[in-house]
Amino acid sequence: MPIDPTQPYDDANIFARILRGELPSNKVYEDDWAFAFHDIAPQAPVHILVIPRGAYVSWDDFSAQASDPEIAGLARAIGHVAREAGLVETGYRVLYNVGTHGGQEVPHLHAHIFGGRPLGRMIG
Ligand code: D5M
Repeated sequence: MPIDPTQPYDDANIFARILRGELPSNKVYEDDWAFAFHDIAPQAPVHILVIPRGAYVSWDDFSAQASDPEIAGLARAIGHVAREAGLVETGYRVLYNVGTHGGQEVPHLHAHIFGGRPLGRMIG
């Protein structure tokens, strides 16, 4: 069920619980700003989610309210994870779903990294 991106941040959402270590994840990377783990329902041979540690619902509040170090930290983590996954030579896609029309289902900002096969012009 897609979320309303203007809703207040819900501290009980599944990715907040993964960040707090209350739920398991298949972690690939973490640093002061970001946490990355394999998507539970991969849509490509490589499908990794990268999330900020901060409490942001979507790209909307993150882009408006996050500090420059938080934004840079997430961007650098995405690039690092893609390089470590061996995706640079063949290429990859970074995608943020936002809100209802974007099809966002988990109300904690997440970047999808897709790779490992030709992705065509769109996913979704
Ligand atoms: O994408 C939400 C994504 O989150 C979707 O691809 C499934 C994934 N997901 C949901 N629960 C988990 C857990 N527990 N671990 C890993 N991945 C998960 P959206 O952009 O919100 O549609």
